[in-house]
Amino acid sequence: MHDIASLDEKYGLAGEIRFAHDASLGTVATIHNTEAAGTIALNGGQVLAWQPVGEAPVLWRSPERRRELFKPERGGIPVCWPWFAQHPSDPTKPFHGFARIRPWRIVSADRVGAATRLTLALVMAEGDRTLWPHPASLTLTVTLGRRLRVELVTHNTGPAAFTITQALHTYFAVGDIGGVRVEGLDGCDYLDKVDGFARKRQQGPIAFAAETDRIYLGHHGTARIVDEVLGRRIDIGKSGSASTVVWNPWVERSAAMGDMGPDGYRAMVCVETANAADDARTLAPGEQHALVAELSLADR
Ligand code: TA6
Repeated sequence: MHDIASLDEKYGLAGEIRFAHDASLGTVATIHNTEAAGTIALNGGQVLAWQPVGEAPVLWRSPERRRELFKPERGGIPVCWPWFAQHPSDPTKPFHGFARIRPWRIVSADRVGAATRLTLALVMAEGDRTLWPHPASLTLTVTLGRRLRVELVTHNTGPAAFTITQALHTYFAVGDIGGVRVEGLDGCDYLDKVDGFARKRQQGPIAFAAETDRIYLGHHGTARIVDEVLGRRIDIGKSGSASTVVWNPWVERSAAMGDMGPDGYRAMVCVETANAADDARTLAPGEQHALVAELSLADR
């Protein structure tokens, strides 16, 4: 467990960031500045909340809290690394990799204008070399203000190239999924995970009326969530990402997951900033790769 007092002293930015220990989440950093409020769990390097001043929360979190440390918290922005979804050759390895179920340590805290910037680094466990036999480091830099910028940097510190898939698996809060459409993916090919990974082409905006689980490939642009109920539009800009994953579990999948809360699926949609499937990234020895998501409320 971290020494909260020393974290506050060393990284608290005179009270802008406050650290606390949560029984199920571990050490949590709470940020309040003039532009927004946010919460980041050090376990998993997981942004849990982002709320610009005067706005409703932008990220969705399940009302069900995880009951054990190092089990992924449902919601916010889980870090999927060094593989997205199932491990390519060993299904017994943790789904979405292990970064989201490991402790992270604080590297630095500072300000960028009125925004608060916190950088964390993954603390690899001894056993991780069996999960991932490649020397690497992983850092997450969160810049939280009117916009939310999340940057995941992979550094190949070993002598050989390695290939990763990855995602910032962002859960967005919406008024009701029936009044939501996602724009910006028109004309993109996608793998439809609810139809045997069939390759299809998106026509027009995405609307939701059933379980939706799609990996859009070769997408480098901005996606936009249009929320008719909350009357807002959320832009998901990015760099270093060629895939966008769009997911809503709908009724049966939600019930099977058991941690979405009653009808939780109606209040969320995932639009994930990723490199998945065909968009896997190979890093040469010494190479660094930055996966960046830039979230903002349009015209707000
Ligand atoms: O990104 C969508 C997805 O791959 C879904 O298929 C579903 O598994 C979701 O991630 C959540 O995965 P988790 O392991 O967090 O329950």
